[in-house]
Amino acid sequence: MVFFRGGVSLISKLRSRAVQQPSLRDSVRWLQVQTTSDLDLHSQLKELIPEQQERLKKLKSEHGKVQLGNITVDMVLGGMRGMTGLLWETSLLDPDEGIRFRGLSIPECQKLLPAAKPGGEPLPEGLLWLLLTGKAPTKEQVDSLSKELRSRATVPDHVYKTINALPVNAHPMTQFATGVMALQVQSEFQKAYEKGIHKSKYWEPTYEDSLSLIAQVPVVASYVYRRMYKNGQVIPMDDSLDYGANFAHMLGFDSPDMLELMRLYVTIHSDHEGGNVSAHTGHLVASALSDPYLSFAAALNGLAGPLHGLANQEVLLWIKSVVEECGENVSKENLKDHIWKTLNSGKVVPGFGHGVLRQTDPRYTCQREFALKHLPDDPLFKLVSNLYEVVPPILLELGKVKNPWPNVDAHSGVLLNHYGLTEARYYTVLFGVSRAIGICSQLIWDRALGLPLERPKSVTMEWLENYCKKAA
Ligand code: NMX
Ligand code: MLT
Repeated sequence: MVFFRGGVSLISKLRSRAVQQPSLRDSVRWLQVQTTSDLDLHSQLKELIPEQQERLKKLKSEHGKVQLGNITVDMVLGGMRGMTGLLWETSLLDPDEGIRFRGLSIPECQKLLPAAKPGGEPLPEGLLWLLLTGKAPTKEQVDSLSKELRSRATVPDHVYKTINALPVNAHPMTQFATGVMALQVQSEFQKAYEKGIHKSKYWEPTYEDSLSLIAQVPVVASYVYRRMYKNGQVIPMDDSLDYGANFAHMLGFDSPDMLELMRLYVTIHSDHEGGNVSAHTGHLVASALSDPYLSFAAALNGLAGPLHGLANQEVLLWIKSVVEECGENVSKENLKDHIWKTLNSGKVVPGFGHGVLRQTDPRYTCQREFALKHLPDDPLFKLVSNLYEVVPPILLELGKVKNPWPNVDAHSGVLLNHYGLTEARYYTVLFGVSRAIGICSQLIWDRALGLPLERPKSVTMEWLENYCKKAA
């Protein structure tokens, strides 16, 4: 029996489209929907792990020596761009098409993953299930996972006390990462390791920690928000709400559209294959068998950088500075002047460009579609739309920018701002909550597959010079 939102006809439609579009074929290979009514995610994983372990073993023994490309000096000096060097099962990024979560594009996730209401945005719990199992869950499975996450969400008091030790105006990402570090004292992995757990069982306490961490991050994140901006008046979790809606609720936003936005937001920011700074950092730290709390806290510190997750803060602050100077109805000519001013002062235009993508980020596109549906007349949305027209030609004119198109961060701020979440410095925390889902899902698989310590070779400039002389 197959359960999913669109009914059997949707699968047939996607399958027949896949015959014509090779890029969809891969996704349809992954278009596995749950054929079991088992509501227990842990037992589903337990069943899947041995076959994936065998798959990896076979890949290593049969193809271990196959070359994947050449490493150039440019790659070593250029932040390893274009160097394939990581295994990341939960998602894959195509430079032109964008992200696929276990083979499903964002529009496919919007069609296939269970929603809170007919035609609504996907529930992040559904994405978590998909990332972990490679299968789109049923609504019953998602509801069961929502319930499990709620049951794991209690945050010990010492976490709040640790955050309270920081100045109230400390950056929200500092407060959030500190809270995650404080959660670490409950790590089941650390306890099990200290007791001498066999390596074949590592994934089990990693799973426990990961699910608890995913459950707790919205509580810690909303505590930081309420502490900073709402006089510390904390809003408790509502047991009738799903993960994304509860997060919005605990932050203090209950309008149905904001709940939908949060479900979409948490779904699309979760995972972006393995090489981005936060995911790679989490994976690297976890490869030393650091537990999920330690690894995710490290990932958050990478996300807090302005070239990565902090760009969402930078975008809204930039937009607000333009509005302050020119008003909401700023002309395209004035916008151009502001962009050049930014570039000429040695800064980047936040929200544009990408290390891998070479087209508009589909996460930008789906947020734009959300805006067109729910807030088409919002003045800041209009400004963002104008930036979409004005920025790319200017970046192209610079002659060095590889991707002039907007990324995920170019759009998220104006949506949040529209529903009253106006504090831009907080935005990266929202990104962080979502990213726990992707990083922790892969981390469970890292331990299940027994992936080794990450330790690439580094060289000095002298080594490179000598090597190149010999090679010439
Ligand atoms: N504005 C101005 N210059 C840019 C931009 C931009 N938006 N994007 C790239 N460049 C410059 C870049 O700084 C580099 O200059 P230089 O050689 O003088 O150092 C040159 O163009 C070539 O860079 P690329 O190879 O195109 O980009 P790279 O892969 O190095 O960096 C980003 C990717 C995302 C760091 C870069 O595009 C950027 O700084 N964008 C703005 C910040 C941003 O939106 N970050 C968020 C990314 C998404 N996320 O959430 O993580
Ligand atoms: C991300 O979501 O991690 C960003 O788009 C950055 C990246 O993929 O490198």
